[in-house]
Amino acid sequence: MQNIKKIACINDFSGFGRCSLSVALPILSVCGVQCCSLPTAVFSNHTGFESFFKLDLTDSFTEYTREWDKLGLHFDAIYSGYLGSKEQVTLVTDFIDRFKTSDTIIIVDPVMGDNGKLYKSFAKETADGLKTLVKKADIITPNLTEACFLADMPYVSSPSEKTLRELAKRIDPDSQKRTVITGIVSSDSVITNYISCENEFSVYESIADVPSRSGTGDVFASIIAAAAVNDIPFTDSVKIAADFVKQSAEYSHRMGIPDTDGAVFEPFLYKLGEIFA
Ligand code: PXL
Repeated sequence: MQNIKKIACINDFSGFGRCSLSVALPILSVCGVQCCSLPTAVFSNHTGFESFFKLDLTDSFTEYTREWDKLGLHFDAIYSGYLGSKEQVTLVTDFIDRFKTSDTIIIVDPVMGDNGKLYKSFAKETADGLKTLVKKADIITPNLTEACFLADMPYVSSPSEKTLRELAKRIDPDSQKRTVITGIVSSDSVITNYISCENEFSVYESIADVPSRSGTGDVFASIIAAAAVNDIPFTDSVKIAADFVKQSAEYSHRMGIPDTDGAVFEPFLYKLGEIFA
């Protein structure tokens, strides 16, 4: 039997609202990957709610990872998500420099905002820090808002294919990365994922006539991370992730679940397990 792959997953832990580590843990597990959690903060619920409790873990990061160093851990991938400050971005950069080996895949989900705006209490200087962090990545999974910010281009809600290509080129001028700009919704309910991989551009489209939901970017990026360590081709992994998010979002909508509760993915996890079996 092949060894179980390990991903160091740097993200916050949100108790309610189906995002960050609460999503990465079940998804990586069902995909047969060990999720080694490195929590950046503990939130009672994500910041899309009226109020939230936050316990910042920046001061614990160095001691926490020193123990991993002592254990001599090796990761098949390092996957970062929500980071709460520029200082955390620097800590993650140092972590990558310390733990990356020649066979470690770096996945950066540059979580910072949606619908043209930064998330509540997300500082612009943290977003600026993420511009530097993405340079270290092999795979990045920005949504349209994040892609526009990374590319220093104004936000457009319905970009043309030419604009998407320009975004991808500006983010990764040398085409060294696998990039997917996720969940671009057009007026006729077509959801486009724009893929840039090895100098080739392609789109994966689906129809979903439902509003966007919290945490779907985390679901998407977690599947991409699990697929990457399982050597699934990037374009195939985008299809798997997009179909899974669509199914969960449509089900949640049908069930009348509030958008802030995130996408109800639990009933479909077994199907993801079958794909990765
Ligand atoms: O899904 C991204 C995310 C992660 N973590 C926290 C958030 C959000 C988005 O709102 O608030 C704490």
